[in-house]
Amino acid sequence: MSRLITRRAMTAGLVTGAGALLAGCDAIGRSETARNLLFTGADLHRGLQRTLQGRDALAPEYRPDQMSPRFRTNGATNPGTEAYRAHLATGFRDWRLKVDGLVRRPLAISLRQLQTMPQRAQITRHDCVEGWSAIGKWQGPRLAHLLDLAGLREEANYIVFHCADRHGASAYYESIDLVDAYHPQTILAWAMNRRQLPVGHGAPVRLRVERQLGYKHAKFVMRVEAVASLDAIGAGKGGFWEDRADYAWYAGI
Ligand SMILES: Nc1nc2c(c(=O)[nH]1)N[C@H]1C(S)=C(S)[C@@H](COP(=O)(O)O)O[C@H]1N2
Ligand SMILES: [Mo]
Repeated sequence: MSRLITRRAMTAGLVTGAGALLAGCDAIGRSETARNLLFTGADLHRGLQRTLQGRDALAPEYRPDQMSPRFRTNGATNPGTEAYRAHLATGFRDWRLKVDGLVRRPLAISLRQLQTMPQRAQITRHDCVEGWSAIGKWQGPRLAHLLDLAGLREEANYIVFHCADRHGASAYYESIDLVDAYHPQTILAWAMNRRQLPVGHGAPVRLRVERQLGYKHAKFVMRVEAVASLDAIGAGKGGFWEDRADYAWYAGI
């Protein structure tokens, strides 16, 4: 069975869940006032609307004139390792993005290849838990495209992003499930605001997973690994900050 069918089945599961929720709301739904409260009401109800829309719903996209004049950097701004410095010096000419783990055809993709495959561009808002947001434009291939090229195996449940920056003994990493991995706005961005991704923002590629908070957007991605379980990665909580500071693994907003 193909991964897409599996994913469709997952989506169907979500839809059924939302359907059940709607059925439960039938009595409320009959009252015009209650329906208005539910669907056009205050912020409190936006969460419910999201749930009803399902996790495939798109994050809001913005117009070019809404882009932030300044998009700050946060966390690591340069991995600073010898290997990274060497790649930077040669414009990432010999750098390859590894796609491996539970895939049929492990890949080693050049930056040029990433730039010439089918692309998606989106202007979105980045929200950091430290209390700042910025709107920027991101471009790159969809993660789904890379996973399909590699042939994700049935046993795969999560996608792990291994980054170049080290913090003491551990490297930054993040992970997402397959719903987010195949979400249309989930891309590996090599361009930001119409220019090649600057080092501070994660060159040569960084993850954009637009329904999630900032720390999920792994910068300096060197390797994309498909796994069945997150237990053996890092301290097992699915990400650098999840391991270290109890940040939520699912940071959907
Ligand atoms: N590899 C790596 N990715 C990372 C981080 C990091 O320190 N290292 N910081 C995260 C956090 S907390 C945020 S808010 C964003 C910041 O992205 P920016 O520097 O492009 O603004 O990157 C995320 N991805
Ligand atoms: Mo952040």
